[in-house]
Amino acid sequence: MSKERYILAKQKWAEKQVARGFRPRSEPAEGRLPPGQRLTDGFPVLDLGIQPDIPLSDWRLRLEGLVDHPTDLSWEQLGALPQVLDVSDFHCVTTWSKYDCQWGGVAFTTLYEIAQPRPEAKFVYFTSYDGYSTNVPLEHCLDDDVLIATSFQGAPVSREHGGPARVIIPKLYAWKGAKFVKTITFLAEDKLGFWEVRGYSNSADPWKEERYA
Ligand SMILES: Nc1nc2c(c(=O)[nH]1)N[C@H]1C(S)=C(S)[C@@H](COP(=O)(O)O)O[C@H]1N2
Ligand SMILES: [Mo]
Repeated sequence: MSKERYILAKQKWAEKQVARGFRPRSEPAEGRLPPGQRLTDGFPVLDLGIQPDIPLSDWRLRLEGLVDHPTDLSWEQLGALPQVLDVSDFHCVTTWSKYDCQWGGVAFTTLYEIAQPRPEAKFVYFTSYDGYSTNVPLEHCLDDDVLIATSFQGAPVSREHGGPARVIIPKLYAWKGAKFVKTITFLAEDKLGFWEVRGYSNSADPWKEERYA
């Protein structure tokens, strides 16, 4: 299926669920699996049909917007920053969840300290090398499990899963984590990302089943 048809199909699905009166389940989820999710052993790939091939020598991660220190990080510079490992569960809005994903990379808070966002900065807008974008309130990005991940289960993040570097925000549905991340922009006002303008929830909390807007 072409990229455009895939995107339209997902957008239509979100519209249809809302039209049918989709409501988050009212019973609290028990245990580890958020409501309406099922566990998978595999690791499905979700993208827009583009898996950009970025030579590491050309790769940059730009920190910009309402910051005192706009910064372009090269691959070497990112690798020289303090590295962390975090194990988390991964929840895709298309109802699959994957437990115990071990991600390694740089904590978002490390980039926050480098860029020095101004007090007015309240939102973060991520863009990617495939044209994707997504947005998250800054306070969620400052949780210690939010990473710019360059490794998965001890190996470099593969291209299909968003390498060389992807964002991981375990507490939100996975579409809030930009694969192939390119820029991190700090904003005073919220700005909706790719799926957020196509009917997906802006808040995206899997425990509250915030799937659609
Ligand atoms: N750049 C980019 N990031 C993206 C996407 C995308 O299409 N492009 N898809 C999102 C969605 S909907 C999900 S569920 C996860 C999927 O990550 P995976 O392909 O590693 O499973 O990446 C998210 N980040
Ligand atoms: Mo997704």
